[in-house]
Amino acid sequence: MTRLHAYDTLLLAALLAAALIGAGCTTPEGNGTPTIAETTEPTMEATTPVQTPTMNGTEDLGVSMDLIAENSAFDKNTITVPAGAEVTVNFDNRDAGIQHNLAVYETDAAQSSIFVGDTITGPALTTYTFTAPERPGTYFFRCDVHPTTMTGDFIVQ
Ligand SMILES: [Cu+2]
Repeated sequence: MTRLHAYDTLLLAALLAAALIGAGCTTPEGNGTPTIAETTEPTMEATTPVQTPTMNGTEDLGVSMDLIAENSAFDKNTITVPAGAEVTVNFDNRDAGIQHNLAVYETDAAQSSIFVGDTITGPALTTYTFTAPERPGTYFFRCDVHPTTMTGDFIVQ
C-alpha cells in the first residue's frame, strides 16, 4: 500500500512537471488522474515526456533599430539581432532622388532571401519588420539597388 502510494505521488509530480514545462506530452493513460498500474517501473514512462520540450527559443522577442542610408552608404556595416527575434528597422533614406532598401540574405551570394524590404526613393522614411532566422550565424544584408557598395553582416545570436 505504501509503495503504491509513493508511486502515485511520483507519477503525479512528473505529470505536473511535464505540464509546467508545457511539453505536448503523450501520457500513457489517465490524464491528471493516474490509475495505479501493476508496473514497478513507473519513473521511466513518467520522465520521458519531460525530456521532449517543443520550445527552443521561439519567444516573442522584439528588437528595433535605426538604419540610415546616406551618400549611398549605410550608417552601419553590422546588424546584430537575437535568434528568432521580431526585428523592426526604422529605415531612413536621406539621399534625394536615390533609391535604397534593406534586404537580408543567407549569404553574400544573395541567392536565398530572408527579407527583402521595399525600395524607397529619398528622402523618405519607412519601417521594415521581419523575423530573424532561428539559427545563429552570420548572414548578409545589403541594399539591392547598390549590391556591391551597401553591404554588411547580419549577425544572429
Ligand atoms: Cu542603395
